Amino acid sequence: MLSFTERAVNVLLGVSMAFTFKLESGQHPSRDVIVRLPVSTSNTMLKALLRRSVKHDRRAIAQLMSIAENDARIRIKILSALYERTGNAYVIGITGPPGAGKSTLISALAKRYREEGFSIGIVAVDPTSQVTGGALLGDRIRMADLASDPKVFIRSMATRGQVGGIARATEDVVRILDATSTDYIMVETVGAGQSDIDIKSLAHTTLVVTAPGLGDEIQALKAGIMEIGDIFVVNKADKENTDKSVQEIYSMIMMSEPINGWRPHVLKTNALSGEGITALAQAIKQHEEHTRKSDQMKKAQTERLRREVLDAAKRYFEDIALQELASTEAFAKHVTMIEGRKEDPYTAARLLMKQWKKSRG
Ligand SMILES: Nc1nc2c(ncn2[C@@H]2O[C@H](COP(=O)(O)OP(=O)(O)O)[C@@H](O)[C@H]2O)c(=O)[nH]1
Ligand SMILES: [Mg+2]
Repeated sequence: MLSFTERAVNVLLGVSMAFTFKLESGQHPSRDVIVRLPVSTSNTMLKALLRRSVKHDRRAIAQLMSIAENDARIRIKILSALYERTGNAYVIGITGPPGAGKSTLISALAKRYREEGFSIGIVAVDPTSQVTGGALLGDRIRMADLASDPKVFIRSMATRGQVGGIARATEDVVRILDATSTDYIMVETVGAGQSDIDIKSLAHTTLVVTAPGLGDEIQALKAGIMEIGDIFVVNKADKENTDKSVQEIYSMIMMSEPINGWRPHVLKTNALSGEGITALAQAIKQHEEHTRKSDQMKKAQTERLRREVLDAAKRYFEDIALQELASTEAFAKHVTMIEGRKEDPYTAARLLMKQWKKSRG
């Protein structure tokens, strides 16, 4: 016999699966289909999606990401099934003020990596494009020729309403790409402090992109973004004052000590013409080699894993354990007692946790 929760979860699984299935066949999901879908089919379909996605089937990967975004429990199933395959992709964070040319630069880099035969994931996190809509469309058009390449996966995080917020959804998308044979993952975010993504902890190499004529670009860089760059890119090298910007950034870098033996590089590019892209790809390679051989990478990795486990445990509590607890009879009883002022919420919480611990052995 399945417990109520297990049955509920299976129904949920069925809902998501039926939904994706129906979307694929180009129809709207109908309730009848959802309810009649046998539980075993849903699990089989999830397995099939996982199987297809590890062969870098872009459609399957996109479906897995959507399911993970919308359903906490299946998200855990997906991430734990894929976990053993993660740890191979190299993640590049690209951050900087809007209009600096990040998306254009990513397209140029992606083309370069494709020429070398690497598979690419591009994740665009831009909370501003949800408001204007325009920026996203622009990115899409520029990325159009890449989008038809089966070895390039592009996902925009801008317009989705994710369970647990955009930062978590972005991390998940990166993990799923990592597990599905993606060599380089490029994550575009708007300048530090403007999105809630901690790009430094997500990426192995962080590029800070700026451009001359954006106004107070150096001032903008000073505010928190200076510390996170492994490589600084002054894009739009075709414009005036490029060398002045390079010089200013360079002198700021020379004033601070190298971090983990790495002194950031400063480069200029023209993302439209492709000038400087080879040098940029080389600088990224150098930083990759530096990071891979330094002790720091191993230490950082252990620290990252510790945080991942703690984070996963926290999310498990919040998304699943607490939800389960809230649906028990004992919980309802405590609420009734609190209503009658016969108990306080703090004692109830403590007793519930004690009971919950006991029930888990
Ligand atoms: N002149 C010039 N324009 C560029 C260059 N790179 C990007 N752009 C243009 O700058 C604008 C903003 O680029 P985009 O990649 O969307 O910037 P993002 O907001 O940082 O992602 C677009 O109109 C690009 O065509 C460059 O190297 N030179
Ligand atoms: Mg952009």
